[in-house]
Amino acid sequence: MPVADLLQELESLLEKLDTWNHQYYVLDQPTVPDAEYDRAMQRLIALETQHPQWLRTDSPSQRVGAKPLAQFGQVTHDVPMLSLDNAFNDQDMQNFNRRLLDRLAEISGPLEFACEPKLDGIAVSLLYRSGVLQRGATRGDGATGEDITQNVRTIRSIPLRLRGTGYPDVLEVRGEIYMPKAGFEQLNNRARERGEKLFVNPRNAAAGSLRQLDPRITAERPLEMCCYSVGLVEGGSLPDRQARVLERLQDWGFRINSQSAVVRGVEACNEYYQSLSERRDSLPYDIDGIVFKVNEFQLQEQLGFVSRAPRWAIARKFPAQEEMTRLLDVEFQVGRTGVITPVARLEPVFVGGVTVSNATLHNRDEVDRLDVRIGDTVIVRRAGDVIPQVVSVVLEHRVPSFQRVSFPQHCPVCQSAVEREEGEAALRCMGGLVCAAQQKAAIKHFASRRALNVEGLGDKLVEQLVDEGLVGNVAELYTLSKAHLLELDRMGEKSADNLLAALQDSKLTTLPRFIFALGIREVGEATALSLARHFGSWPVLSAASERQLLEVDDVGPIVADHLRQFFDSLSSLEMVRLLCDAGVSWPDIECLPQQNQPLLGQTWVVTGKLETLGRDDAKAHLQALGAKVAGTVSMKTTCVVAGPGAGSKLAKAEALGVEVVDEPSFLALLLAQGIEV
Ligand code: 9MJ
Repeated sequence: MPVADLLQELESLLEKLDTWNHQYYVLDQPTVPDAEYDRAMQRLIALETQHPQWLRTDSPSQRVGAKPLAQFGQVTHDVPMLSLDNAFNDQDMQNFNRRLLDRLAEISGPLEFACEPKLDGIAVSLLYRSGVLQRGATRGDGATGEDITQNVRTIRSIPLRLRGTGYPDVLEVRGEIYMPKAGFEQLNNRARERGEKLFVNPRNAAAGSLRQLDPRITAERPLEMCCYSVGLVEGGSLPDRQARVLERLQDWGFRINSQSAVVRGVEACNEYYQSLSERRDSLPYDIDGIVFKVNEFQLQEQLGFVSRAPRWAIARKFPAQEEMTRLLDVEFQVGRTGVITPVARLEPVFVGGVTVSNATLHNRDEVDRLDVRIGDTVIVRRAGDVIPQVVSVVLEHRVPSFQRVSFPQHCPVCQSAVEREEGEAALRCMGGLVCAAQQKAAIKHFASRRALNVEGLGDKLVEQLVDEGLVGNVAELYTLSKAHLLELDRMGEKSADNLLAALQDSKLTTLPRFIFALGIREVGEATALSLARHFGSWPVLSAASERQLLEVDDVGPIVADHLRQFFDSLSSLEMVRLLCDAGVSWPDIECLPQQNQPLLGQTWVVTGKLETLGRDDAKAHLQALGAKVAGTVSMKTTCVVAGPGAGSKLAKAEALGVEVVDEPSFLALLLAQGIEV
């Protein structure tokens, strides 16, 4: 091929790869299969290898490959990188607004604010000359930072050269490098599998990844950058408002935050804060507040700075999701299947908007990993609805006399032996249904809303019934008499009548609910449904061989084994018989042909808060119907189930024209498939 044609091919590959990269990493909208991208990249590398004189530093083939550094160089910021003043409540916001209006005497109406989620990452500066990335630096102390050019080049959402036209000759773009929550989980899961040290949170993981002297390590970390301002600008001009600059940065190939908005007046700022704080947990990245900026640059200039922070901006912080407190003791809880969970008793601390005095320590491996001692100062995290966790120990506060956590040899409730099963992290009480803790948990599960739904039989009442010796297993619930119930503290005539009526009502159930209610290990709601649909009736199910059980879609060898153990256990079968004798019954369901998976081949995404179902169950139902459930929305997505608080995934679905259903419509769809929630 003539050289001119090869050069043209190279130019076209550069353009194509750049565009695909932008669509994938900045817009989250992949347009070509990975294989096609890989083919183009291989061809580009081949051409560049044959013609090294054509190799450009901004070629997409040149993201990784620089040699490890001995140390980072220093960078002086021509325009200092600012920090932000904080606000913690509406009153702080009112004061901020008042200060602005006092200084801008000529403004009479409400001010225009740019509202931006405050990403919890590492602030960086990117310097472009003639549209080509020259240098990346950390904020450092605001005046001097570290040169991390090699590392920022590996981050795919950072353009190596600007797209479009009209950018200034010199343009310094600023923003936050962060690790999305999903990438953080994956990174830590991998580290856990390899027995390596875990990162405490996505911010630490992002900071640690950027601090690598070897860019090949950074390249493997799931980092992203979102831009929110400019520093040095020469040889060109920018729009006159913050929000418009962000739009321009987006045109030039940067990722900006899709949740940003412009509002008028401080009340609207407070509404924006409220609305985003409700959606905070559904965002794919951590934010620790909202930044409000006076939108007009001319007004920003008039307002100026105090020390290192601009007068024209403020960061309204969310309540902290991590706090320090003291570990007072570790106690052990026994769950439904006997799993013994260490629970940290903490000095009460206000975190994530509530007072926390207990946190889970998960299991023995986790206690070993944290190497936590009684008396330690620990960092507790509570994000959204997630149960509070101890994430790390503050070793500087440790005193040698602090004792290690000792795990029990016997069940703390029934004194039965405790065992750790092969390949499992959990310790388990071997007492089975002799153990009062397991009895209580089994009865709570049986009576719960998604199982037999015994209304009014709450946790406290179950505990009372077991402690008083009135009930020891689920079948005995149906032998309770009014006289029995009236023996209990705070149980009146009416409550007793109501409970007996609720027990009576619970007897007529469905096969999937009954299977789920039995609390067989690893058999959740979706598996119970699959089993019921596959076998159609209890006698057929309970006689199924391991091989037949394995034919059910979401039943693997472990679940099949637990099911067979249950069906082979005389005491379990006796329990089922007693329940049936007590009048518990269900209609057999029509046995569905195995391949009946109406959503086979479809990809669904679940986002936002699902009030009735919860996201996990929604996913399980979708999988049982044959759908693949994905974490991100793309052109391949069939449908998105979006509850309140849905954020970027919903926005993206709308942008891509993907079908979106709300929870009521989704429940109707499940019902049409015979799934009653
Ligand atoms: C963050 N962290 O998301 C600023 N920031 O502006 C946003 N930080 C900032 N803006 C001026 N969105 C100084 C810092």
